[in-house]
Amino acid sequence: MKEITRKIESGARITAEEALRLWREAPLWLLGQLADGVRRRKNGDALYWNRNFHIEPTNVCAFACRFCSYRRSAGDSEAWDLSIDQMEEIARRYIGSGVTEVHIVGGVHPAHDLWFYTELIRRIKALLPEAAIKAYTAVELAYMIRKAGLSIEDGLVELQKAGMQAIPGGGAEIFDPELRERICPEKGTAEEWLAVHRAAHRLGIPTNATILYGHAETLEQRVDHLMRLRELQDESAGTSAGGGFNAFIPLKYRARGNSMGAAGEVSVVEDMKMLAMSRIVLDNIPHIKAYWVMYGKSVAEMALAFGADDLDGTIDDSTRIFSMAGAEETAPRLTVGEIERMAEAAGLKAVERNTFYERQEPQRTI
Ligand code: V47
Ligand code: SF4
Repeated sequence: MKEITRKIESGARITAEEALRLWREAPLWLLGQLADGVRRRKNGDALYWNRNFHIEPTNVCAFACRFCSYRRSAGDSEAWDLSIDQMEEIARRYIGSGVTEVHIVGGVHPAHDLWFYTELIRRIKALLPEAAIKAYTAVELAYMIRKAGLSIEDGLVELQKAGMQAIPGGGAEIFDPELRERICPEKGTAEEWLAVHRAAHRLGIPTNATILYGHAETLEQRVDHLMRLRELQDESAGTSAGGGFNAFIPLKYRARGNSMGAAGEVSVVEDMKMLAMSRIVLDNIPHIKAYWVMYGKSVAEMALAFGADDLDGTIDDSTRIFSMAGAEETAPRLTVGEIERMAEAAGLKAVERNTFYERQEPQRTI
């Protein structure tokens, strides 16, 4: 254990076996200390946040992941399927608000195609030219691009031409083939998810990555997931295009309203260990995001002592994927004042960033 600790403190990379041993044997305080050290080496005393909002085009989905509380079949009274005009109306509300990012993610709608999604990006970008468009999970992308009969690369180029500038991290779930097959059989393999991100990185498009944890997975499967992300990031760093993973976001499985809920949810101690181990293992991914909408504000605040340096966005986080699964924040909103107080309590400094982690000039607060 001493040797593993020394390795991490000196900035050396640990192996899968060492990660597993640390996860099983190290006390929480030690994981916190090690992760905080890595975090400070990489990000100093910055606590990053951004001004963003979400558009969720539809919760109608061709797939039926067992952990999902959000999808509905077409025609269901709780289903929504917004037109491009309706989504433009949502975006119009943010003109002049200072948002730097629009995050667009939804269900895999069987009737929408690549050209619907490129048009959506074009119209939103025309309304908010200063905001970066971070759009569509690798799962949505693979589906729409395959349907258009294009290669992944050519499909991404079409989206890039329309104004897509980054790709969010959803759809990764858990890479282990057997468990993936059990909990989200239609979603495509880990290799497919990784291939979309690899192609994006080669085109210079930055992306995020996630893991869905706290359901049926073992520690070995979590470590395997992290290792595969670390490998792809190594590969992407070798390309000259400038793409790669910006941030890793551990997503805690929330149990309400879906068919995997019987086992309940993992403890906050597990959450902190997941965050800390992510920070320690993913030595080549710059940021670890504690997505406050999903954790709730107090757990997100604690996450700042366990390796997280990013809280995601402030304004009207209107995503419903977590509130429908039981997350505390049902009308999520975090003000700049609250972020500054959280940063101060953790001995950090709040830094507004854009999608590319460039520091923003201070502007009016919200
Ligand atoms: O892939 C679905 C997860 C993800 C549940 O890139 C659930 O900046 C917990 O990836 N309990 C989509 N999680 C959301 C996502 C995301 C969110 C915020 C920021 C970014 C980013 C990405 O939500 C899905 C799935 O893993 N999810 N159901 C559930 N019951
Ligand atoms: Fe569809 Fe996404 Fe829900 Fe899976 S998690 S059923 S792909 S909306």
